[in-house]
Amino acid sequence: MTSDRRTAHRRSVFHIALALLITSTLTLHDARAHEREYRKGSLEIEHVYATATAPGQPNGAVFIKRLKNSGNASDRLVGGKSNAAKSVEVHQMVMDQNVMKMREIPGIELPARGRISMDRGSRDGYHLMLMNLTRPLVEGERFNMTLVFQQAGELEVEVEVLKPRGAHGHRH
Ligand SMILES: [Cu+2]
Repeated sequence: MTSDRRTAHRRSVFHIALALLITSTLTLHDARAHEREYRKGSLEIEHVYATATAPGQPNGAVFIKRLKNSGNASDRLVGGKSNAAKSVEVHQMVMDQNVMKMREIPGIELPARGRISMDRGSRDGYHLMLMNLTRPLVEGERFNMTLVFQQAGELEVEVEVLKPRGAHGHRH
């Protein structure tokens, strides 16, 4: 190989590497583009999503990937509002004799300088429940919702509807 050819070879390898880097970065951005982040006071709310419902299914569940409270005082998620449902309840999943059930709870504590997850399948099983949906939740669609916090007040968010993951006992 002459030194000219070697340089050309190196340059093309570099181009391929760069192209791969750009492609993977774009894919990463694309996947995360829907994961919107919100701030209200000392709260940070990351990616609010719901799971698609089957026709006739009365209620839908809303999850939040991460809630962070960077303030010195605790706060509490106490409810929500949305045109997508008649009412919104704060729920927790609990195991009752090997059956997963949900119960309404008064709120979810956001400890001072702490973070919690209301992710689908998370340990505590927290979620918001859209009671009496006004229409089915369709995968890929979005709807607006207001989250209500005891201290920080109301925060309007966009909810992304995702594919349901394995039907597990949703009982009310
Ligand atoms: Cu529920």
